[in-house]
Amino acid sequence: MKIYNQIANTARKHVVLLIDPDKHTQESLLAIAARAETCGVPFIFVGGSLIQSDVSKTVRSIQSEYHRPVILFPGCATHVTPEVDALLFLSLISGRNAEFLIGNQVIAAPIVKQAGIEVIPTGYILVEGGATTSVEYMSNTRPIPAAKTDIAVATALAGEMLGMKLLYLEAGSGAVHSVPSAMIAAVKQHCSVPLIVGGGIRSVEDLQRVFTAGADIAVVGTSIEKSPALLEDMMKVV
Ligand code: 1GP
Repeated sequence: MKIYNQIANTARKHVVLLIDPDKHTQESLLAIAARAETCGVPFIFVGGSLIQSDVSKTVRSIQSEYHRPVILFPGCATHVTPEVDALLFLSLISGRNAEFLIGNQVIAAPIVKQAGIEVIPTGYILVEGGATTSVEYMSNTRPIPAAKTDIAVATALAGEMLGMKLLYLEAGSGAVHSVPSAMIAAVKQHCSVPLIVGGGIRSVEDLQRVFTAGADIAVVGTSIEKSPALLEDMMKVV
């Protein structure tokens, strides 16, 4: 639980960079990894709902420039690769698609065991973010409506009671609206495991809002792909 213990150090807020292998050239990948190293990003997540690139090669390229934990954030079982330092073992608990609740996990488990990757059980909760996102479409699940805080809290509680060590409130990559403050605050109030929030965080103000609401970890991807220099400004928030 080495990496988990670092993540769970909620004495401070963490900004995590999400790298989608399909969104980079080799050159931009090395540049963003070097930037993350320089400005002290504590973790990089690698993942996406649909990945057509070589995940293993992407992880190795990142690790050539970035020397903190690289954590896999898989869209499905085929994304698992042994080079990562840890794996978010996601179950899409807001959905009712058995393949993303347990099916992919059954396929991945023997491979993960064999590779000896640190596993972090994570309750993944998709929240409506103003547009149909790739994760919604690819997982064939419905997100929780943004105003239904009570459903999000009940879902998060169920995840925690099932033993999940992290909860991830996800508006989806490129969401129009990130997760509402009221929902973040309510989940934080009712649950005790570290809370990750991601999707549609595109400014320093958005980042401050999710941290103020109660997120322990904020994940940023699309905004940094578009404006890499924003990463320095976001790191100043923490
Ligand atoms: C998506 O939460 C992440 O899984 C990041 O979303 O790309 O919108 O920053 P963005």
